[in-house]
Amino acid sequence: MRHFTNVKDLGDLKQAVKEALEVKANRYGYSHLGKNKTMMLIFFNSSLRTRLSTQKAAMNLGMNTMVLDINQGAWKLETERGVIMDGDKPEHLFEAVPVMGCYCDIIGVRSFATFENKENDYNEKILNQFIELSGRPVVSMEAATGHPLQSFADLITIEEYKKKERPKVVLTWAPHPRALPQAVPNSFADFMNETDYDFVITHPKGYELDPKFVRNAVVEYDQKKAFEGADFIYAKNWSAYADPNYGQILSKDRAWTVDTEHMEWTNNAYFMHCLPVRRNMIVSDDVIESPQSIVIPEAANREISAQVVLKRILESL
Ligand code: AN0
Ligand code: CP
Repeated sequence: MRHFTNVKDLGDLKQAVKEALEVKANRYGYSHLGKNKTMMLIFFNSSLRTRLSTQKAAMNLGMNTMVLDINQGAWKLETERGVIMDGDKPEHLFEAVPVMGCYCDIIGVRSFATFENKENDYNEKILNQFIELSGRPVVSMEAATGHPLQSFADLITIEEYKKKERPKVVLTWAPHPRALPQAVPNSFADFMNETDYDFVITHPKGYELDPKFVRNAVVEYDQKKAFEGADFIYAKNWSAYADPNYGQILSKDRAWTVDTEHMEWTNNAYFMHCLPVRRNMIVSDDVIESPQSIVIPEAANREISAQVVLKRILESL
């Protein structure tokens, strides 16, 4: 593997899950691979899990790690060409990224959608500039339109918990006070569409995701109908994708908050969320604290998804 930005970079998903379970059972068995190799993690946005789990995965593989928060201590970066740089940004991405590449062997990047320009977001402008300019393998740690390390961890978790070959998995929109990217639901749909699960997406009208990610998934606007018979409920907020409302909040309807009554509609489903989660907006205290909540094992699998990806990149260096 050279770069990891998308489900397709994993190739056969059954094989990838198998490798993940092997790595999970023997996470220090590959520590020779990363000797004298350096992983650099660049954050344009906040993070708890991605920051820690990706470093842990790199350390399990024997790598050194360096973390840089662009907004805390680094120079603010200009990203557009042709700008007269007389404002508040002292450095251009065009120099900063090749410099970063000089000091490491693999670069992880977190750069969320800005909602300023849909085309730039959906063309993954920043992530692609890292790929073009760093000269290093690049790992998406959540970019503008996808969060594949998260979705890979989600898939591993579903495979560990599923009680039937073809579970019903429901991605449900839930309310949130701030406008959030579509990256997590996009990637989750992308991964689920590669499985043979019964996959359903439910959200209020106006929250349709990019058809490129939805593909043939069933979209059910009635949340109760969607939840019926579900084995896994995957909750997430996202802002509108469709024009002219791109990046906007259309609803904060707490009728969509996943509470005990919602879970009673399901087949005793497991509850999942990528975290961080706002309690009693996305999910009630009772549901997230219930035995059916698997948000912590899900987060634990972030170490494993990252380790499989870094292991494969190291193997191909
Ligand atoms: C981010 C998002 O929704 O994309 C990160 C999730 C992993 N969430 C927030 O900003 C709250
Ligand atoms: N799930 C996830 O990516 O969490 P962080 O934003 O804390 O990294």
